[in-house]
Amino acid sequence: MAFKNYRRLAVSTALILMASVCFAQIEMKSEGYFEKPGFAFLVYHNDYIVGKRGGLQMFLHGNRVADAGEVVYLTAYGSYLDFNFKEIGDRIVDTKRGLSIIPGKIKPTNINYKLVCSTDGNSIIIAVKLDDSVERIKISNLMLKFEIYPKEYRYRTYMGGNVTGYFQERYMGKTTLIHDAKEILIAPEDDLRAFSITSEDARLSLIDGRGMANHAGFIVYAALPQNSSQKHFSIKITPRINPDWRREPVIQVSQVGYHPDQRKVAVLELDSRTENLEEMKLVYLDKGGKKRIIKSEKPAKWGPLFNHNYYTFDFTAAKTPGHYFLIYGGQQAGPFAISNDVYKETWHPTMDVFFPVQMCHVEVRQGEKVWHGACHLDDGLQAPPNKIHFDSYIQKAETETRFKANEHIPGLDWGGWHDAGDNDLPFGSICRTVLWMALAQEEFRTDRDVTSIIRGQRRVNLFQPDHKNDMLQQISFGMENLLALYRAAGHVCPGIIENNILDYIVVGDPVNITDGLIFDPSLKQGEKKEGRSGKFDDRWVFTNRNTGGQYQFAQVAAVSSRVLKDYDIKLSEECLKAAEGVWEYEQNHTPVHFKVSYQPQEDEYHSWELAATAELFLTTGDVKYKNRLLALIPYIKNMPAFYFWEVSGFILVRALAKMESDEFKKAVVGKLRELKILMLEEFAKSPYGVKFYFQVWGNNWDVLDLGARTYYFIKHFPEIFDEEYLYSALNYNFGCHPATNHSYVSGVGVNSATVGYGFNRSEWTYIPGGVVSGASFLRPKFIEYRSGTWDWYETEYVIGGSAAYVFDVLAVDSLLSQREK
Ligand SMILES: [Ca+2]
Ligand SMILES: [Ca+2]
Ligand SMILES: [Ca+2]
Repeated sequence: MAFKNYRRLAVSTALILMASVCFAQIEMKSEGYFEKPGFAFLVYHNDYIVGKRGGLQMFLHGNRVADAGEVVYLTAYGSYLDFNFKEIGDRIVDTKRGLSIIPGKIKPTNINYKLVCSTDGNSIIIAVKLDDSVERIKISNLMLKFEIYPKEYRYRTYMGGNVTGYFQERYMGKTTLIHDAKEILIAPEDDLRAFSITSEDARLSLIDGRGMANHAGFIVYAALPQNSSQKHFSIKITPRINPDWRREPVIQVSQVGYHPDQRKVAVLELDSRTENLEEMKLVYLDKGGKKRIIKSEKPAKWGPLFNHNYYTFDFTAAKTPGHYFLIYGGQQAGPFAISNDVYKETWHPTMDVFFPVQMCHVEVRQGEKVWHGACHLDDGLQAPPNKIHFDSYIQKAETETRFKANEHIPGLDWGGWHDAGDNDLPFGSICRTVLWMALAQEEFRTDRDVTSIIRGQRRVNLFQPDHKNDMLQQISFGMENLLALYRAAGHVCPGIIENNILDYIVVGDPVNITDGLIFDPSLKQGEKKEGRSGKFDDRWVFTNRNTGGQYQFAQVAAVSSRVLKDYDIKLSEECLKAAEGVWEYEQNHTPVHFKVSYQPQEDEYHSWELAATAELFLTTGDVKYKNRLLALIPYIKNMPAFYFWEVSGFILVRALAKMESDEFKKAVVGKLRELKILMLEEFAKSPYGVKFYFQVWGNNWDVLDLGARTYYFIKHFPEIFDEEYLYSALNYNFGCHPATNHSYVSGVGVNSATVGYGFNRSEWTYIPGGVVSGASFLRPKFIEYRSGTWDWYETEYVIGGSAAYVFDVLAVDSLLSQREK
């Protein structure tokens, strides 16, 4: 008896020791996710499964390693039923039994199931429980699957079912890696990435999904054996978690650097378990390569955010020109510059390379490199009525043009930029792009010429000047595209996009997407005659009128008309005529609020009408615009400050002097004071001093766009708005942002976004000067930027964000140069 008691005592002491000394257990949190330091498992907290960031998601030692976990139904063709066929219910969190449950349904087959997640402290157990009514025949096509992120696992091994191998960096033609196993081990040699998947009642397999889609991962499937009558199966995922692991500190600082007169505040992001704060060091790089300590002190605590702790390090006092590093806890950021010239050239790659490379309808060359051929010369066909297309393009029942469905609309084969990694010409984005370029030109008078555009040859040569101002050339190229559609349709349209999904997702030279020959339905497939072809590959033009989009165009065309006056008087006059025509039309017709791709919607405060009217008044001085602005004063007064910031405010402040109206001024200044309160609230929500709004897509473009608008508030009301409001937007873009410290401008700064989702994305490379959206927020509390080519919500370029970036750099340089005087 005594002996037995002694043994029991010894065992329980050992258990207590194990629990307290060695490992915390994985626990379910009240929000229904599972966590332990170094590990997290989310249960449909995010729903963007198409982007491989939703459903069941797993983080291991700070990295999202597995994602897109869900129940799928394999069709006869070997693909999943489309996501429209899935129905996912609200999560049920049973804290008593430690279960996080997702009810789901595969609609066409009427299969109801429950995805039940739980933990035993060391593993995650995922059970799929089918409704009793499900017929046996359907079950063998039902699978639980999740995807392993290829970038984290390349050249790591896998084992299972008597098979061993290693994960290839690229798809090499081998799709089935493990056919049938009860246990699969992933990266057992790698302490930070190892985990296993086991099942007692399901067959496990491992597939290289990249053979089916570029953005897929290595897919683990769990399925019941053929003809099984079981209505339940489960898998167990066991991660190897190192309790000593701590996330490396991230020193967040502008990778480009600072003007001597700027505030300079780096942000330090630390693992929330960090107890001993060290000193941060600012060091200066001597001529001989020696690093001299300029400042060393403990950073000031800012507080918790996401799942990290944040600190700030102020080194505003450092003003001596030269190169610097910041050093903390074995990490180093830099070299970055402190210099009067720090912003002089940072916008060049965006205008010299990124925008020329995005140009549609031309061949783009740089020395011996052909970026792409003269593409989409067959633009475009009238989109057929009642067409709900991908990328949110929609055609209503009426075309609102003189063209029949699939009839060629002439004159659309010049101008415009491909937006992002897509090759569509979205007119809302093109408007936004022209807007920032035209305002930048009006405000800062750039005189750069390194690009030649030879229209007769449809040829663009980078770094070969043609004695024409590059900015004005790009503004014209954007306006030509917008005007071409206005000429054809009499109003502005949503845009032009590939007519089928396979052409839309093409990666590589866009010249190969269509044959460049206008579609002729009288010709046979494959037949070509007199510059026409029987191949139905021309892009569709979506043509409906939308009031928000019309006013957006009028605003942009009015600015362009001023800016192009001394460069191309004919184009300038056409811009003004079109702007006035569109404005007049909208004034005399019932507004249409049509939710369609990339175009803005007019709101109840007449934001877009205000923007167009004020810009037309600035261009023409015509009293009819002034009178309309006066009539809209009540709307300005009632408008939420954020609308004012986001749409019309920065134009209204420019129009104040010319308006000569006290009442108008009172309304605008009242709104400016409200806006300042809103800004300060926003800036205080994070240590970064920018608008705090994190979601699936990174917020960098918003930050840059709002920064550009803020410039005008600072310029016209310096007594209300601090210059730092704009500087923080640019610092954020250059690396002072959460998750990592990449500069979000490809190739600008020593650590930048050199993996971008552009048209060359499959090579894991970039287009110099492209601007990415940046760190993505994953509910409930995670922030990440993982530099992955297929994480388009983090690494994609867009033209509007890139143009706002150019404006911001010129604006910041202008403000700081004025200080020097
Ligand atoms: Ca698009
Ligand atoms: Ca030029
Ligand atoms: Ca064609």
